Amino acid sequence: MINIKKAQLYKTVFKPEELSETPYKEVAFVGRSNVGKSSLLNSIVKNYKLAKVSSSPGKTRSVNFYFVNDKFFIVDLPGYGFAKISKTEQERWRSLIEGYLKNRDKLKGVFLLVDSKVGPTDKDRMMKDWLVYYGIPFAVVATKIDKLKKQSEKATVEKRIREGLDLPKQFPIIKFSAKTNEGRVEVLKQIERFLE
Ligand SMILES: Nc1nc2c(ncn2[C@@H]2O[C@H](COP(=O)(O)OP(=O)(O)OP(=O)(O)O)[C@@H](O)[C@H]2O)c(=O)[nH]1
Ligand SMILES: [Mg+2]
Repeated sequence: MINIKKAQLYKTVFKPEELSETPYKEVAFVGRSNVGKSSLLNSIVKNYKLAKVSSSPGKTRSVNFYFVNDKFFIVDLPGYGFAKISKTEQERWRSLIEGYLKNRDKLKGVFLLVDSKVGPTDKDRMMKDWLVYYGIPFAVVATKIDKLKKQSEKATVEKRIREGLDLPKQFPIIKFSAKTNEGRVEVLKQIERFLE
């Protein structure tokens, strides 16, 4: 399993036209605003508090490239579906996210994050359809799993997400918590698979 020994912010991009190709392979995190993308990033790189996390959605407004182990990039994207920003700003984010995901030869895999408590939304479904359409390999992560206290909720979360996103029966869903680090190893293993 990969061991993250080194990670640093490589570049921050606010405009789609500045999304030039990087020299190494990339994996990216996508999902609703506030779903826990930046927290997941911080969890897997452990000793580095890299990405800004906030209780208010819409924290990450740029595409942030983190250079890991001098070998590959982890890309933290702004979240979608955050209603409390202007239409213009939403449009800017959309073009930034799509501009990144489209025609990205170096992108080897995407983690689609879904909030365990909220469940999959229409926008998550759209994102999944989009990834399928563009042929981008992806994995699904159920975030904030620590918030599900009842065993029954925990037992059905995978099914709920699979059905909501119209995924095949055996499609793996990584249950993750940035609070307890549950699922951290599975995420690292998946990164390794994407980079193979
Ligand atoms: N309980 C719990 N809270 C979490 C977890 N992961 C993230 N959070 C909280 O959820 C909020 C949003 O987390 P972020 O990591 O900033 O979410 P994001 O997806 O990067 O959000 P944007 O940058 O707005 O797209 C913060 O208050 C985090 O502390 C988790 O695993 N468990
Ligand atoms: Mg963020």
